[in-house]
Amino acid sequence: MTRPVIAYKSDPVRGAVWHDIFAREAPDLRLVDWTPDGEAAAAPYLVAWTPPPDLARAMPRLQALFCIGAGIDHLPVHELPQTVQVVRMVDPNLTASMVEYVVMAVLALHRDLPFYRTEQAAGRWTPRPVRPATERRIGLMGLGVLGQAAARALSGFGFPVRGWSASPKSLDGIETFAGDATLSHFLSGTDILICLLPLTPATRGLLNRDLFARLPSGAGLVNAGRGGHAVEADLLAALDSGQLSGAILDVLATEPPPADHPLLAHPRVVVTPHVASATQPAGAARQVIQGVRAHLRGEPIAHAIDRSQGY
Ligand code: NDP
Ligand code: OXD
Repeated sequence: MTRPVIAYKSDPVRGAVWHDIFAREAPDLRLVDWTPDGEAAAAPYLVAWTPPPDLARAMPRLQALFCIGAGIDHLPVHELPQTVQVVRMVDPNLTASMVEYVVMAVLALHRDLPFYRTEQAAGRWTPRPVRPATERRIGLMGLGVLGQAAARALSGFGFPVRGWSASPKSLDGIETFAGDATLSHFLSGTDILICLLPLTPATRGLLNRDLFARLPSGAGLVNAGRGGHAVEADLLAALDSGQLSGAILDVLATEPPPADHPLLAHPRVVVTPHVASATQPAGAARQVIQGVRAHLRGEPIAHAIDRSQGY
């Protein structure tokens, strides 16, 4: 019997791990490296971060596109026939790394690290009072896989944690808010705001002047979602006015940013180069194997996005 083919178009070094997992754990499936013709182009499944251009035409038999990352905003989803499922990555290692990043960023802001970095550079020794975690309110925008895991970890430090999502949630020890009508209330009780939203038409540019003004004065910001969530000119203005006391940004509108980007030079901003988290190849390969097998059995593929919502 011919084995269903999964085309792989990504990093060849990580690809070696994928081939190894498929060979050992999925002899019923065939993983082939992407080439624009032949077997890969005729495959019903594709694994990629950057799909081939003009995907619908390049892979006319495509049934499911497995994204190597958690966010799918960069994919040409709207160009694909409605029958093609788009599946995002949910991997315990990816979640764990994001939790580490968010905890690191929140603790850095909570313990005034951007301020001390500037003081150190100026040769100054300027102690500030230590504020207990119980008096620093953390707000997470996005209570999905990553937001919920981060919320639980932050709660463990004693921070009062609240979260905002599209649909209502009930989470032990976390105050939850749902929908646009609750956003102001959510923001007014947030001292450090974390963005872990997907980038969609509804969330693009949400971190803007109006939103910053609804936070308590001197709030901190962590953006580990997407650069497109923030209006960077508004972010700079909020930092310069003191409305925001500091920001830790893993994502920017343009990646990599130009060397003279004002956020890179800002004394109260720490920028990391989109490294908050990453998919690990072994876990990702196993998720794809499970997804393809489910599809072949006629069952739903776990973590397929809702194409009407865009995430
Ligand atoms: P999920 O899809 O599991 O969660 C998304 C959350 O955002 C859900 O709680 C959802 O609400 C909420 N949401 C979506 N739209 C809105 C809206 N308009 N208003 C309010 N809430 C909304 O995603 P993940 O947690 O897995 O990932 C989140 C994002 O993190 C990714 O899309 C990606 O952009 C980013 N990311 C960044 C990485 C990095 O290295 N910087 C690495 C991995 C991911 P509801 O629950 O009601 O659906
Ligand atoms: C992702 C990312 O979405 O790396 O997985 O940003």
